[in-house]
Amino acid sequence: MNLSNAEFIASYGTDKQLPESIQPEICFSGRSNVGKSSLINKLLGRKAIAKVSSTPGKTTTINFFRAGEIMLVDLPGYGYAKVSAAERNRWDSLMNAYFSGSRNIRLCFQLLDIRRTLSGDDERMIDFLKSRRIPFAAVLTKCDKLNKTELAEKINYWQTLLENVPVLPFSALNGTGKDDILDILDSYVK
Ligand SMILES: Nc1nc2c(ncn2[C@@H]2O[C@H](COP(=O)(O)OP(=O)(O)O)[C@@H](O)[C@H]2O)c(=O)[nH]1
Ligand SMILES: [Mg+2]
Repeated sequence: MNLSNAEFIASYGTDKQLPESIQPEICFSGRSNVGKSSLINKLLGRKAIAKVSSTPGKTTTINFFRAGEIMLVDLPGYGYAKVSAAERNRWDSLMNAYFSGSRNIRLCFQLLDIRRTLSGDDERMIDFLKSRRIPFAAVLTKCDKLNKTELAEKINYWQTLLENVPVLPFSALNGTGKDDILDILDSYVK
């Protein structure tokens, strides 16, 4: 899979604007600040095609990036405490619109901060993906922050919790796990 020469297509903030799905889509979900944009940049081999922010809760839009035959879709983050009810409703309708359309969604990468434990929001997101029968794989982000022992413990924690879902440790800092993620992506696009 060649993901070079990617281009930013557009950013959508309301459900009425979503473009038609004209090629296979791979989407990325997870709490705000978990590392979605950093992962997309790493996969696309770009420094900042997706905007990385150290302030959580900044991106309540769906962003589309085209890389050859596939579309990468950066979904709005959840779990940010300081959002208004109106903002929450907008998040709900955006996500429902994205997942309920007749889109060619091949796989969702569900991002989880490897250092944390499953949050209520993560659980709801995973249940949502299951209920829509969207195939998904878990990417355990920021694995550079743990030492070897902690890493083994946390991988075991997430794998036990997620049972037969693929669990992929990843670091946007040093590239650990990138090739495994690309292999899975490849197998779902074919
Ligand atoms: N150490 C480390 N920091 C990361 C990693 N991925 C993301 N970050 C940092 O986490 C913050 C949020 O990242 P971002 O990609 O914007 O998260 P998003 O809100 O899910 O899109 C930024 O400060 C990133 O530099 C990683 O793998 N390792
Ligand atoms: Mg982001």
